[in-house]
Amino acid sequence: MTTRLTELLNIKYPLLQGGMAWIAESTLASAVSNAGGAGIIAGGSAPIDYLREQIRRCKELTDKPFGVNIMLMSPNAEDLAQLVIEEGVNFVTTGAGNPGVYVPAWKEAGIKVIPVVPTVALARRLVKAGADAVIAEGTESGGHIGQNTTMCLVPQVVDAVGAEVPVIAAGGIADGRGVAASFMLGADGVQIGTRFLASSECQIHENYKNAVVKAKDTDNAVTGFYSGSPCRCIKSKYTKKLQEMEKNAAPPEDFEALTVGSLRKAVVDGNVEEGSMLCGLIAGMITDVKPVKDIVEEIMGGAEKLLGNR
Ligand code: TUI
Repeated sequence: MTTRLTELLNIKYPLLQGGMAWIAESTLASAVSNAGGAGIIAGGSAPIDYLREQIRRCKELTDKPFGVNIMLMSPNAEDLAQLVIEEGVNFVTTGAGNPGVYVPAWKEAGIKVIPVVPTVALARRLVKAGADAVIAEGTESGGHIGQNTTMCLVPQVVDAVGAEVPVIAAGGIADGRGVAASFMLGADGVQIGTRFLASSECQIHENYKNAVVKAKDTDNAVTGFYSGSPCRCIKSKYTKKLQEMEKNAAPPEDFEALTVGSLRKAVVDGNVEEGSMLCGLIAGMITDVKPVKDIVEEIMGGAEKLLGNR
């Protein structure tokens, strides 16, 4: 399946793995790259030495292209922006902000730049600034989200910048139907996160994986609407408490007490009551944990059939 994205990154399938903070590390990223997609190591707010080690480990585990996601709200973003240059990764994706200030240095270092854009305006601005592709991410995604949906945002971003750069659809895609639909909207590829949470190679705690597999269509919650940092998770005691506090306009220190370390509690400790289990809206469709290679082949094989490529 050749598209402008497979050509840009020199990969077999037009599929990026989501750069999920605290979750996407070298084992998962290398498995996705080895399966023919493009794996991504999440910078999140991890220490720089840890990320350097993860990048080097990923190079040992795959000879295929992989990327690093830089979460721009992280206090480490500037150091990580420099680290990817020093370590020479193939591409960066960015999230939770405008990466404009870093683009010239990345381009000069030969790193492909692929920002997440939740709006048409940011897509236009970043393509002018030199982005090589953009990820149009709908609000169906897990974690930190924008307002527009994949179905509405992707074709608008395609109309705005698709003549210049490949557009990658993200948010609510977990099988061949979602990939085929994304192509119908004009995308050149997809980014998939939630499906890979339930993969054998994903290093999250078993309890978190089981929660993804068990989740129904309605087991999803968005918190942080009022703080301006909306975040999509699996519904739990944690999200209920957070939503109650938002309704009652609790003081900032109460929010901090509840949220600081909550992602670690889910990912590392498997604490499904106090942890924040970031997860997309499509989780209801995911019913099993299996190896990344099987997931990628099932998704892309399904899409090829629907698109008449096979
Ligand atoms: O970044 C994500 N998803 C994430 S990051 C994350 S870790 C986190 N922890 C605490 C607070 C916030 C995040 C968990 N999930 N997805 C990509 C994404 N980027 N979604 C929305 C955006 C975005 C939002 C605004 C991108 C650009 C943007 O620009 C605003 C501007 O400056 O124009």
